[in-house]
Amino acid sequence: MNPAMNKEPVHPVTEDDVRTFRRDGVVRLEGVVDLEWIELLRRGVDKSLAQHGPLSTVQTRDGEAGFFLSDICMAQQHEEYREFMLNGPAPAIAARLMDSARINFFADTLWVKDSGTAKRTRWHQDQPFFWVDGHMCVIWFPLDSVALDSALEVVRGSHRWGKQYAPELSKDGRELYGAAKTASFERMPDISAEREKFDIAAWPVEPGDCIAFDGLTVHGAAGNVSGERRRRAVSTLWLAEDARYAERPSPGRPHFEGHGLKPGQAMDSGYFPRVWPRAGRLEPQGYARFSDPDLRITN
Ligand SMILES: O=C(O)CCC(=O)C(=O)O
Repeated sequence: MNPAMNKEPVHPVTEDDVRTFRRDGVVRLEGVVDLEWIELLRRGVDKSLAQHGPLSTVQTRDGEAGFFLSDICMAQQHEEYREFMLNGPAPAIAARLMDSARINFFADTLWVKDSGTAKRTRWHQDQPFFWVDGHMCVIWFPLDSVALDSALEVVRGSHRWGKQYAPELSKDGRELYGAAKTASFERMPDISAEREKFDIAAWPVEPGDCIAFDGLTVHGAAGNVSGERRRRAVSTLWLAEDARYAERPSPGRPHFEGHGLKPGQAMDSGYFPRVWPRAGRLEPQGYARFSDPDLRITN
């Protein structure tokens, strides 16, 4: 890694950005990441595409146009992602937006849609997929120019609706926890059918920008129909200091076993590495997350 690559955002996250994030549950930050980081992540994505990871899903089914691949926890496999999660600028952004003295790494996810892919990423909240209570945020980094018609779409203010929606899988709409077990969750409204009822934010973005949103913010993403090239994005998921290990009706996505946490305990251990504050460079070998062969992650 080039030691000159930014470990904090290229320019500071402003008070106004923080206010927007709190109020809307989403904020777009322009030009906060060195393009060298983006190049590094692209090299990681090349590896993920050359050999699909053990937790990846081809979201497009037979007969569906294009190609849509998602993956989870690529940092477990590839140093390019690992380096970005531990030593990149995202933890500083998460700490500032969530006003958290400590940030722990939860997971990373990949979203690749080839040109000609009609399939959307379903409307969802991220947090109900995970065994996490308390605050968390997601920071989505585009690795290509993304036009409005293939953008991430976010419902402003939905993190404050006080609702948790049943997680459904983008591939086929299946309920993650199974129909019988999702009684404690509400059903996601059909936002695409009633777009005018919702305050939907979307932006064209460039590599180096990011979109940060609350773990409970409702979002989805268009396909990549008019784009002439592949649309690659990496999401990074960060825990605030009040995050606690939780229990859901059945395994989450991703699901972690072997970390020894009990429901209610702080998620501040080598399995969910503390990445902020950060005095110097963080080495993956220092964390059980990347070195314990007994940690089991499923999808
Ligand atoms: O990029 C996409 O298609 C969706 C991203 C997303 O839903 C997420 O990061 O949670």
